[in-house]
Amino acid sequence: MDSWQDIKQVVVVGLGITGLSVVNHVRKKHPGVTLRVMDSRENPPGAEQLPSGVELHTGSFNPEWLNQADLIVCNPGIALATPEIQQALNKGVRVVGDIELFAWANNKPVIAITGSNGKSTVTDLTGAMAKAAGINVGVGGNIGVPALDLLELNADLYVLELSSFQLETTSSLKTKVSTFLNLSEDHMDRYQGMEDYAQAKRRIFFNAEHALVNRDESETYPEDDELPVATFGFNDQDFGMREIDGRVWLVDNGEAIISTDQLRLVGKHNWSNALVACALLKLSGIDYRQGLACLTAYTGLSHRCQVVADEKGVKWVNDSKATNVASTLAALSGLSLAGKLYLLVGGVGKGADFSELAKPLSELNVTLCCFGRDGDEFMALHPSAVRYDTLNQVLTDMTPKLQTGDMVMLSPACASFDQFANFMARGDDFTQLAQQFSKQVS
Ligand code: UMA
Ligand code: ADP
Repeated sequence: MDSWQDIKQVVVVGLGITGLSVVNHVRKKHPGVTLRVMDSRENPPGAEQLPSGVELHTGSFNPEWLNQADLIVCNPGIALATPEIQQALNKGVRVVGDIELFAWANNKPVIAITGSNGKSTVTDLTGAMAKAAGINVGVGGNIGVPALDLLELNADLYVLELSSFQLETTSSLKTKVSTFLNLSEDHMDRYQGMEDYAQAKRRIFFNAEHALVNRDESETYPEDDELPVATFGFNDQDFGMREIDGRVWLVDNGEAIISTDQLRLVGKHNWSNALVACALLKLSGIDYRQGLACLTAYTGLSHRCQVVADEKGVKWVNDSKATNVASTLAALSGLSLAGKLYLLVGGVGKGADFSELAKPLSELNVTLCCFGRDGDEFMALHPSAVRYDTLNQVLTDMTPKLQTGDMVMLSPACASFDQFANFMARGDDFTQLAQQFSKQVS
């Protein structure tokens, strides 16, 4: 698609790894285009890597530059509702994101994945299985490698994790198959409500050949009813699950794929993630059976329900990636402990309603440790709740109380930006503290 024909002046809004990938892509593929970059932060990440000759404006958004642009490429972390962006849109300037530029440049098959939870696990696993099936695959997007950087790989298949933020500015992405895994409350500081959030995610189906949806969640279905739809879920239809002689099997239209006791991933939500990976490959015309050895070996990504210390019968679990209520609910579901759960929650609540956590907490032997900026919002959820400021304070206070059979789990249901650069830094901090404090358990 030659959407570049009349574009002479591009303004990149927001640097970070996305902004840098856009700059590098445009310079390489469209050397005649003038590039300007702006970032509202005084010292934006990536500024030191910006090629010389590219003008950079920091500390605010520059309306003059925006209004002069032929095309604005917006970082997913910046809302389109930002007044300066709205002003440019009203003047008729086109605004897209990095995934739209990827769509303009790419002619290879794409598998696209969105949803409130499980995106990264499904993306990584699908990529790993495709690789095991002998395919030259590029894996990226919201998972951390900007999509435009992947084009350098010249892969034969791209597996992209896409956030609702990225989809808001994407209209032309052609995919073999797109999936919307599930919908639960998140990012309510950015959207008008759940329908607004769901609509952004459903944009993933705009130019898909197939849709893969969660048959228990009608919000995950595409609006276009002409689009061929396959479904996944926990019962025995389509891509589903079946109990045979006391073992649960993943099934593909009645045919057994693998029994869940052969998976190293734990939790029912992860059975579903494994099933989705198989379904995505099949709908793209790839034989997932060639990747089954990889599926059984796969232990999951860091910061997702990961045991980071196990000393004297006490397990320390890092689930820092649980940045919303549904992911913490998934971590609690089916948890059975000989001892007590010390659950660490809090951070930036993003306007969420945490009351759904009260019921599973009432069924557990738990001490709720509330920390961070919005820790107060959890205090009424369980009578055991104790308020702390930092992770270090939580662990200093509770380590002397720990006994064999207990579990300490960071599954905070919140974003990390009040105290950490990102969820990974929070998980690393917890892991380091867990390794230190677990030695003190008597
Ligand atoms: N920001 C400003 N002013 C600016 C630019 C950014 O204040 O001018 C702030 C915003 O609050 C923004 C934040 O900085 O949210 C992050 O920007 P960044 O420079 O760190 O962004 P990138 O490094 O380009 O990372 C982005 C995605 N970040 C967001 O969508 C917020 C990364 O997803 C993604 O991995 C990366 O592109 C590559 O595609 C992260 C994320 O938190 C992991 N995503 C959200 C989520 O998963 O819930 C959607
Ligand atoms: P995302 O990229 O959508 O944030 P991840 O795979 O990184 O998804 O997992 C984020 C959190 O959600 C983790 O705490 C993980 O345990 C939980 N999770 C993973 N898959 C699912 C699922 N299918 N349903 C609900 N929660 C899930």
